[in-house]
Amino acid sequence: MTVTGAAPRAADAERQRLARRLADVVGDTHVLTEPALRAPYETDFTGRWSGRSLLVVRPADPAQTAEAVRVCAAAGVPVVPQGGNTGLVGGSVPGGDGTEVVLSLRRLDGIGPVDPGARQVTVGAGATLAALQRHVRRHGLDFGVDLASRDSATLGGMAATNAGGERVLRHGTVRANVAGAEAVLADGGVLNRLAGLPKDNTGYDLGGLLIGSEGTLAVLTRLRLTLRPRPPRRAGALLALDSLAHAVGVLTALRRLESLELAEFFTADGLALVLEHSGLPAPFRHAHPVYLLVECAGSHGPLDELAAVVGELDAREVAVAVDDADRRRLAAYRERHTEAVNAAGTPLKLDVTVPLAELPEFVAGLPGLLAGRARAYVFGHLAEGNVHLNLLGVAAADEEELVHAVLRRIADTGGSISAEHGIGRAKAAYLPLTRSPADIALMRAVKAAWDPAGLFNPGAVLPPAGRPGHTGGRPTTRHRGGLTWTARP
Ligand code: 2HG
Ligand code: ZN
Repeated sequence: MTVTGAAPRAADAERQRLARRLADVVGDTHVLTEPALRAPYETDFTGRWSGRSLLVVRPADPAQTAEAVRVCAAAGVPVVPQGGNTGLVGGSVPGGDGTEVVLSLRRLDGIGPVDPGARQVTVGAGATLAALQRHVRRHGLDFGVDLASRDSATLGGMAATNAGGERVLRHGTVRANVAGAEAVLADGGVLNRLAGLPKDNTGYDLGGLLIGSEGTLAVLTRLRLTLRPRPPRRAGALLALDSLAHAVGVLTALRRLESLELAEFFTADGLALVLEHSGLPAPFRHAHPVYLLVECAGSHGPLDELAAVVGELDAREVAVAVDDADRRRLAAYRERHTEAVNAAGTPLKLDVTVPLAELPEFVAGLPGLLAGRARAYVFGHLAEGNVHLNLLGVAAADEEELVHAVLRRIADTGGSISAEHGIGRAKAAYLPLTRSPADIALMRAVKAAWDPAGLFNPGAVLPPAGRPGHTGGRPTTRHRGGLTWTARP
């Protein structure tokens, strides 16, 4: 099915026909065809990534999801699976030509009983992280991954992007916290790998392959999650430091603490923006070049442990959290960066990994690289070398060149062009910078095996076919009304 401006009436008739077939599956109220109702599903929350869908369909359960996929596949209509739509790389919103159906998984928000022996729970793809946390914490357990968008991010979306967040240094990314998955395949069949067996060496890990596949292979409908005991005691501190090199040194000292769970950095510019936007009081009387937020969690006195190590460090100033409310207050200085940057403009976001030893030099080199063409805010997850580079004030004409220059620099450091947000559409053309031709050929073969007709999330992850992509030459993206859309195959 194609919907073009040249044949709007025919297109609308096709939209209505598909809508009727899907309404038979999910009910009238869960097929959204009106532009105003579709709009929240078509733009990400930064406002940067925005497209146009044919319609939005909202199944209630895995069976309805499978049937909806079957209907779309029979009509030849591409499907963009969507969770909480908190993604930042254009991977959860449709492309610009109005031909794709957004399949919202938000109604699949059930959370099953906790199995305290296996320390596992099964959740629907649409359950939010915050709802899961409330559910499992009643049992003294926790999910290992936590992130600032916990109230809207869904477990399905987090698994599809292999989200990382704040506690990766202790518990790994989502991949390390998933014991099984259920997904709807491109032909409407269902892959069920939910048993959660800790030992099961029976061939390829099909469920595991879906973690980080960004909705390009199948639609995740349920997940079996691994839980961990929730440490009863937590302690936090905010350290004011001279530089990022200083922060890396401090982190190295703190890593001898087994209880260390979080090490987040930000800079003076970012803190100033957060204070201005939030009205929060400044954490210290003076501004400092770099801040490191750390947290420890354990059964016995993490505060004493943390205080002892922090006491040996040459921090300029330290604020220690003595209770949970303090800890949340300190965490807000870091967690509120995203909303503060958003309030200041529509950011160009580059989520990258830099080998830790290279991180200070990479950040120090940014002004030269950007040459005054953007205001840069850097913050992120220090232990993984995960820098969130947020650029404001970038002129449309400079955008491609800046993205290319930064990602090229990342490739040169031996880092990754996507740390935890995924490739989506935003970075598909740049994949060759850090994945080899052999890698990409294998990825294409995997995609062809799972989704031969290219039904799921077209334009995401894989570079446009037949183009070399960004191995160093000219960008292969195009602009559309101030947005950059990766050229589609
Ligand atoms: C975070 O760590 C998120 O806060 C969002 O990954 C990062 O806004 C960003 O660039
Ligand atoms: Zn992050």
